[in-house]
Amino acid sequence: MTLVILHKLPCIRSLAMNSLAHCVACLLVLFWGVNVAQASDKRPNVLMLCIDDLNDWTGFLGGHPAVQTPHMDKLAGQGRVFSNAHCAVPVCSSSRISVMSGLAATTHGSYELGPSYETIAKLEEVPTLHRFFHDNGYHTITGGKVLHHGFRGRLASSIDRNLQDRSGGPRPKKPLNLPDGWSKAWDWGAFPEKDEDMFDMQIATKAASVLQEDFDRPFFMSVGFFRPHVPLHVPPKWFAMYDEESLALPNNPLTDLDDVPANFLSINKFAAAPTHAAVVETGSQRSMTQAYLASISFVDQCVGIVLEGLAKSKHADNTIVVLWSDHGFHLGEKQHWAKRTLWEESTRVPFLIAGPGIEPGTACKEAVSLVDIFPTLIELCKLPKNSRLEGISLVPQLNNPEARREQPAITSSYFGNHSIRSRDWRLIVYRDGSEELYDHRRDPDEFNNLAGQPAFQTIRNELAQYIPRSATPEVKQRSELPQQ
Ligand SMILES: [Ca+2]
Ligand SMILES: [Ca+2]
Repeated sequence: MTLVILHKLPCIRSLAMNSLAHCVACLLVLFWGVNVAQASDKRPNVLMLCIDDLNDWTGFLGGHPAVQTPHMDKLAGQGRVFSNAHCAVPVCSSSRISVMSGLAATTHGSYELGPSYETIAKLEEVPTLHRFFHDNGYHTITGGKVLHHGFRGRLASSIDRNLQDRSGGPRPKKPLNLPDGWSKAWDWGAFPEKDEDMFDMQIATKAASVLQEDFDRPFFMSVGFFRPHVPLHVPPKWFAMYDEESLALPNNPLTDLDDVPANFLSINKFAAAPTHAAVVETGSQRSMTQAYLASISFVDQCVGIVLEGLAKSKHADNTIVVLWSDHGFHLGEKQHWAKRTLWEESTRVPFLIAGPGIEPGTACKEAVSLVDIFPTLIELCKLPKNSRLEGISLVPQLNNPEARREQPAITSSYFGNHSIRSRDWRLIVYRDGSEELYDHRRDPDEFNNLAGQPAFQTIRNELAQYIPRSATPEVKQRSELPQQ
């Protein structure tokens, strides 16, 4: 139709033909330009896999003797595991805000669910990891739970492509096993029937499919899975992998809390988690432990689907894979369930990096933090330095797992409570001045609190140098506080 009109109107035709020639020329230049960009931009892609509430119960960390995580274990065997890695804050949204900003909680002020990244005054000028990669020429893709509240407001334009916002479902119409009086978030059981109905699986499948595409620039893809966050609903085949009656329960001596300051529970004020006593009294401990293990194996399958997608794509040899969980999870240790404590079960996370130039092999045992992800990726991808960042690049440890680090991993839970974790020690200092000190070489379960013993004063003082001297007051947004 267009050509007919042009034929009938010679002067317009002439003008149009000139414009057409100009457009063709432009397209050629553009095409040539893109090819040049493709040819010259050899920066690696990044695939970031974020897992929710996964503690050290993976095969490669050995946290539970029965756990089956073949896909994560395979990835661990291909890259560098950081076996002494810790979150900045042991709760979902704040931990993720630290990863995405590269800042400690004592800087941004988020210590609890509630305020989203874009509403926090201290982060107004701070680019997220996605923004930084986007503004440095990367194609940014995300799906599932990456930032707790999603990429909203001014963060939205940092994402070129959103695979799927919804995560965490589906949920049964009625709770399956929930004891009376518990938060609905804490249900568990075999549901739904099929993997493909799980939102996590849908995101994994979509991500694997997108990885088969061509991109005209390097990509930064983040994929966030919701399991093993409660409610612990996954299809029945994952429950069938674990025998409820015979599975090992955590070593949890009743006297363990006798040497612990009393205030750790008083800081844990918003948790919807049941008490350990309630879990035991309702006869739920084995069943809930089985559900957590089932959820881990399910999410491992999701990880496997994305990694299989990457392996068969043309991007396999030029993609850095980063896998991390936002914090750990208690299943009864120290009479506690879920997160928010400053103990090992709550702060320690699976964390590994694999990709071009990273020799597989020995795990790095130095204490590292999830705030180290941002500076590490910048260095690996040769992006400009970001002077705001508070983490330290892990490239020396990617090159040599024995390379030492001076800075311990600092975790904060609620305002004024901090844990300092070094290679061998953990010091916890609460807001009221009470302390715990553990020697991980002899006491990996943190049973024996050495704080206050003169023989350990020197190491206590060494660690205490790293306690934050000042801290941004907690950013509050109580009206938005969800149940869990
Ligand atoms: Ca979480
Ligand atoms: Ca103890």
